[in-house]
Formats: sequence, structure tokens, C-alpha cells
Amino acid sequence: MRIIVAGGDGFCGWPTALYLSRKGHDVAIIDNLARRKWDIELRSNSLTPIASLQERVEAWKRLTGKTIRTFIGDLTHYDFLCEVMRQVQPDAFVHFAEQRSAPYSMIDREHAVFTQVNNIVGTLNVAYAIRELAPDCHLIKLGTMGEYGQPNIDIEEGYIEIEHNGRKDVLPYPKQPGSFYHLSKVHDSHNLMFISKIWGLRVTDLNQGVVYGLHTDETLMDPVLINRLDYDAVFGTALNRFIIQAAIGHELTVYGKGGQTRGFLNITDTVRCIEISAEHPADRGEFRVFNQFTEEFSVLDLAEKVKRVAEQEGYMVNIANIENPRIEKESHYYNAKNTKLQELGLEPNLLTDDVIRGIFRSVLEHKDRVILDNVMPTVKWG
Ligand code: NAD
Ligand code: USQ
Repeated sequence: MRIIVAGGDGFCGWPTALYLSRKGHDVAIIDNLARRKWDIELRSNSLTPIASLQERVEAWKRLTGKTIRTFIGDLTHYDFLCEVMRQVQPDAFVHFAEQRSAPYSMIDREHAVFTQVNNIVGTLNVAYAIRELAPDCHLIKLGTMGEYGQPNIDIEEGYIEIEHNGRKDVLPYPKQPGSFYHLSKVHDSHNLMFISKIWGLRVTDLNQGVVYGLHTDETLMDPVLINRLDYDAVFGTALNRFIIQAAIGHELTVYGKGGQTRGFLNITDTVRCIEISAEHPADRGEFRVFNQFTEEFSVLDLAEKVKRVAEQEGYMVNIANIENPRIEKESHYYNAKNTKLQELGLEPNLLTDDVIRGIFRSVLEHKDRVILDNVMPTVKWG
């Protein structure tokens, strides 16, 4: 297939582009390199030293003989996007290219507005460009499990059957997102559900949980291909942050009580889920939702797992329940369905102690790059 990976310079997009290319697909990356600029804005960095996108694709070509075309530009620039669509004529468009940090979206008004404009306008442009230039193309859009929030009932995959006053219907599952970022994903989902219906587009919305790990078989092929790894309080995510904190002797920053429960998955499963979705396209006019995670953990569970493994490796670790900078439930019911991707062939790589140990050892190699000032949270919701 000809596949565009938008956001292909990022944490999920880069390993996905490599994986799909290795599987024989003709891959083209779109990215505006904004994520690298946000590091500069936040005086932060990736724990791993990442090469430029050009160096990355040149190394890939040298190692495998495969070409990944790159288009540097912004999805909110419609003319640029249309030009890429004309050149690539994609069968599938994998859309990772959004501002994805909840804390970043909560910094202030400017960051909230930027996040929603970047994400919602970008997605709307992608949908228009598909309609205009490649109407049969399958849009595989990254959403988030956080669209659902933490309701006191089981979470279904996108839709729920409701009986009300004696009548029944299957309706979009209620959304209770917890940040302006998570809200942007809800707005995207609503736009795409509407658009798939009126224009007959093929859309898969992947409500992904929190991703952990950094390596895939492909990113391990050469140091130039190494993936980015965020540890700071704005872009770093729970499990990866805890592992890095353990490696540098920092207390593990469990926010509040730590009963916050989320769906998690390994980056190796992210890339496979994209492949599975591409291999089984949505029908014309179908807006399909898959919950993309493999296991559920509370953040306190994760901190305890990391502490155990790090101590086996000879590192002493303290878990600190620090003041929660977010406004969120700290103990709640959580039971989300995730069978659809497994029915299509996903075999989950679960979070064993050996997996944590592997990430921990990789992190130790780069721990001197941590900028300590960036570890504790500073962005508050209230
Ligand atoms: P990332 O920030 O590492 O990568 C996103 C990439 O998109 C960056 O390279 C950035 O430069 C690019 N980008 C952003 N806005 C753009 C625009 N307007 N035009 C072109 N390029 C743009 O993020 P990630 O962790 O790889 O996440 C990828 C997607 O997966 C996001 O949509 C995110 O919401 C979703 N997701 C991520 C996680 C996670 O734990 N990382 C979990 C669930 C869902
Ligand atoms: N948390 C801590 N300590 C930390 C960091 C986070 O206790 O040091 C807690 C948070 O308060 C929250 C939970 O861990 O309750 C998850 O936070 P996170 O920062 O790991 O993840 P989140 O903000 O939800 O965002 C991340 C990605 C986002 C994606 C989302 C999937 O940045 O792009 O959409 O995970 S989900 O959580 O399913 O919505």
C-alpha cells in the first residue's frame, strides 16, 4: 500500500513509518517538526539523542535499501497537504500529527487555543483533502482512551446501546475528557463521524491508551534510528517517566492517591495496531472505533512495579504521592473493552518485569541527558 504517516517524526509515528516500510509498504512521512520546537520552547529534550529526520531516513535507506519520502509541512496548510496527496495518492493516511500533551494544552489560553486549532483544523483538512484527492483512502486517526474519561460503567468501543423510555438505539459512547488536549480529540471524533457519513469516507478512530517503551525491532537496527523518549512533566507519560525517575534516583511522582487507572500498551503494539487497521480498512461511510490498549493499571500499580524491578537492578527507589497538578478522579471504577484489535490479530506484548527491566537498562545509557528542572510538574489545571 501507499501509506502516509503524518507525525512520522514523533514518538509513535517514527517507529510506525519504519515498521510499515520494512513490511514492504511505500511510506511517506508528513511532519512540520513542531515537536522538536516545543522541546526548545520548554527548554527540554528527548532522553535519547535523536537524529534529524533527514539523517533518519538516509540511514534507513542505507540499511534496508528502502526509501521513505519526507514532506516537511503543516497539516493546517491546506495547499501543502493537497500537494502531498497529489504526489502520493495514498491508500491509507495514518494521522498521528497533533499536539498530544494534556499539560501543554493547559499551560494558558494561548496553548489551549493552539492545541485545539492545530488538532481540529489539521484533521478537518486531512478529511477534505481525502475527499477531494483520494476519496477511497482509509483515514486511520489517532484518538485517545481519554476521550471517554472515567465513567462508573464499562467503557465500550466507541458506541453503546442505550434503552430510554422504552426505545433503544446504538449511540456514540458518552465523552468526559479531562484536558483541552483530550477535548480536541473528542471534537475530531465528532467531525470525523459526521464526515464519514456525509461524504462516505473510510475512517478508523484508534482510541489509544498511554504508550510505554521506546524501542522496536526497526529502531534498534542502528543508533541513528533511535526513537525519542519524553521524561519531562509536560510531554513525558506515566510509566516511561517512572522508569526514568528510578534510573536517576528521583522519587517516583505519583500524582495524588495514584488510583488513576488507564489503558496502557507497548510501542511495539502501537505499530502493529496501525498495520492491522491498514490491512482491514473501514468500509466506505463507516466510522469505526477501536480501543487501542492491552492492559489497565493504576499509576500506583505502575510505580510499585518499577520500584520492584529497579531495586532488583540495585537502585533504591521511593514512591512519593505528590500534590496532583491535575483535576481528575484519583480512585474510580475502570473497565474498558479492547477486543476488536485482538479479534483482527493483535497479540499483546504484556508488561512483564523483563519488559520494565529492558526499558530501564536502555534508559540508564542516556540518563545523564536528563534536565532535572523538567521532572517535577509545574502546569496546574485549576
Ligand atoms: P509526538 O508529539 O511525539 O508526535 C507527533 C508528531 O506530529 C510530531 O513529530 C509533530 O512535529 C507532528 N505534528 C504535530 N502537529 C502537526 C501539524 N499540524 N502538522 C504536521 N505535523 C505535526 O506524539 P506521539 O506520542 O507520537 O503521539 C502521536 C499521536 O498518538 C497523537 O495524535 C497522540 O494524541 C496519540 N496518542 C499518543 C499516546 C502516547 O502515549 N504517546 C497515547 C494515545 C494517543
Ligand atoms: N501521572 C502521575 N504521575 C506522573 C505523570 C502522570 O501520577 O508523573 C498520572 C496523571 O495524573 C494521569 C495518568 O498518570 O492520571 C496519565 O497521565 P499521562 O501524562 O501518562 O497521560 P495523559 O496525560 O493521559 O496523556 C498521554 C499522552 C496522550 C494520550 C493519553 C492516552 O500524552 O497523548 O492521549 O496518554 S489516555 O491517558 O488514555 O488518554
